[in-house]
Amino acid sequence: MSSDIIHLCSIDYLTYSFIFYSFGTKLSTFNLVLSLISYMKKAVVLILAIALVGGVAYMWKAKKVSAPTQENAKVESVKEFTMTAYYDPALKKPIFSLPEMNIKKGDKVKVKITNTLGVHDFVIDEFTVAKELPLNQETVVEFTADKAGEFVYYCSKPGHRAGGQWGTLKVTE
Ligand SMILES: [Cu+2]
Repeated sequence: MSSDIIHLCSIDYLTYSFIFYSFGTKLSTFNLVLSLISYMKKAVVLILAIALVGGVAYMWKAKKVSAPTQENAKVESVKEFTMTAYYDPALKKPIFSLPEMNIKKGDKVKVKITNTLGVHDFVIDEFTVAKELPLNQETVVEFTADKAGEFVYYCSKPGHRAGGQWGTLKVTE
């Protein structure tokens, strides 16, 4: 009889300890899931932070790299020419000393023209350039060649273009 009671008690004890053990395991599993979610949240925040910092750093670097390149391109693309505009008494003709200018499309063109005799101006219809050339001083004409082709620069004073005061501006692609 007493051994039966002991036997029953020992079964009950095992059952209880199993229930408590299961409950405890479930609790710890729940805790594990919770801490896993918490960890994942932290990981996502960390990944987002790294991506943000990386993105900003990349953009900053890209901006820093592209800025001097544009500046260099700008410096390289300026084409400068120097010429005189005058009236030749011996030939009895108005003249531009430079008969031709060769540039590339997109170039910024800077033409320094000094009028040494007569009344002249400098015109390129296609680039809407028209500038008076005061006597005995250097006039700077600037424009950007935004289209390719062959264009005529000339003096628009009466009879000067017909008299030969013109030249060819060659803009290649
Ligand atoms: Cu002229």
